[in-house]
Amino acid sequence: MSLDKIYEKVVDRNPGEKEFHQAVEEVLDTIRPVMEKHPEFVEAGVVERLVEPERQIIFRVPWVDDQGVVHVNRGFRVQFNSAIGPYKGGIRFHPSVYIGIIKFLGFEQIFKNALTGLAMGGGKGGSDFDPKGKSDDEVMRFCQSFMNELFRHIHPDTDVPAGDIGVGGREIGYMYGQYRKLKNRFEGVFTGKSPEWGGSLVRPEATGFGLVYFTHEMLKKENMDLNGKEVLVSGSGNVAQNALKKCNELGAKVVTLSDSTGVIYDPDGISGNKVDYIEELKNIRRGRIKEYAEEYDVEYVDGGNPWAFDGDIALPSATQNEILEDDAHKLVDNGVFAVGEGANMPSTPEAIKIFQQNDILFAPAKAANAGGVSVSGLEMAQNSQRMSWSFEEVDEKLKRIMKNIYRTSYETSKKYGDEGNLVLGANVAGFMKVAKAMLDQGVI
Ligand code: NDP
Ligand code: 2IT
Repeated sequence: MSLDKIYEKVVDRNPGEKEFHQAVEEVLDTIRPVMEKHPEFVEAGVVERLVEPERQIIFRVPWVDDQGVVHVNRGFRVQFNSAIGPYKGGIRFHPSVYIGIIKFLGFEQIFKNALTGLAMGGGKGGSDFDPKGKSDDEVMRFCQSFMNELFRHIHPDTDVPAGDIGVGGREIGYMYGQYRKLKNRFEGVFTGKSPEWGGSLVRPEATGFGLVYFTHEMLKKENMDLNGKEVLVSGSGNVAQNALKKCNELGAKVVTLSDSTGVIYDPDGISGNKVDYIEELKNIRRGRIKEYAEEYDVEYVDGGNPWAFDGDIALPSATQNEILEDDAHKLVDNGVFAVGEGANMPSTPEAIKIFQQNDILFAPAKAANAGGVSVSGLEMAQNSQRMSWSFEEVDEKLKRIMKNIYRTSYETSKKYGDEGNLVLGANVAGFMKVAKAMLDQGVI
């Protein structure tokens, strides 16, 4: 079947799942030259099989709030592809979650995980539960109820979840605790665990650090570095905070952070004590970014995003489709010359086109944010050895992996005739690895 027909069928069979359609379309558009070179992939129906998850689980998650009122949320786990390893991917708790979001994330995860060079298949899970404004007890009861069903479907050798939006150390702790109680086993079934009970050092920092390592590689190729550059970061959660820290370490100046209510602009740079303030605000008090503007007397734009400000580099690290075509024009006009995607699919296809037409250095999510799942892979390795490695050792491995992902994506773009197009390079390199594995293993 042609790639166009496959795409039509995906749209037809997955109605209304627009984020999933978008993710599939981008990959299919870039693998056209591969399919021409490899008719054996066409004959074996590799792409038809790839776009259909191996398994999708949807379940009821009932829980009781602090007032004794019963709520019912919906839980998801999509086990997308296990050709090169156990399903691996995060869990997202956000009111916008529905099957189309989990499928787009699970689909992207297949190629991202392949790029890491580690043995991990692709999966993703989540719920439309909104942790905002909930007490710790409510979050705990929700996580326990979520795990009351999920525990049947996960195992260190089959499916290993981790965090994503709305799921950090606190939620992973509650879910892991419930898993352990139900299974009566202490095993590496989650990554992003606390280092006291099986977590890897550097996992909390890994996505943001990896994003900056990758961006650094991309700049290095052009004989540039991050020193002295002004950086626009969106979001203020796990990825944004750790991208901020690594940017500061490398001499860059981060001038924006945001959340779903607005954006702050600090022309002096968010560094020193201000970083501790952000961590306390977001990870402990769980407050709004607006409070930063009040504390440090800087500009706050309600409902705004970072893309209207001047800068050199943009690191979108909040959510999907947060850079629209208009935003991309603004970034180009305001002098941004490099974009590194910390979030999953933060730029729309129209925005990516604008970047490419204007020769913006563009690091696509599947490659640039793969540091998180890479250290998850290292956490799995440590768990199976019952060992733990030092911070420096894991950080060094992470750096090496990000360098390799950059090199592989770059070399692949060159091989396929569009040197420097890392969207093409990352998609094709990830696809080739999974497609070959699927071919070797027969039609299953
Ligand atoms: P967090 O929950 O820690 O932080 C998310 C941040 O993005 C918050 O500041 C949040 O604001 C903001 N945000 C979320 N949804 C929206 C929205 N719809 N509109 C505007 N702002 C929004 O999540 P992470 O930092 O872990 O994840 C950020 C992105 O990075 C996601 O796309 C995730 O898939 C991706 N990612 C995460 C990895 C990880 O290891 N954690 C690995 C690879 C990718 P608010 O608090 O107001 O909701
Ligand atoms: O999107 C992602 O890569 C993640 N949320 C991390 C997945 C993982 O298993 O560490």
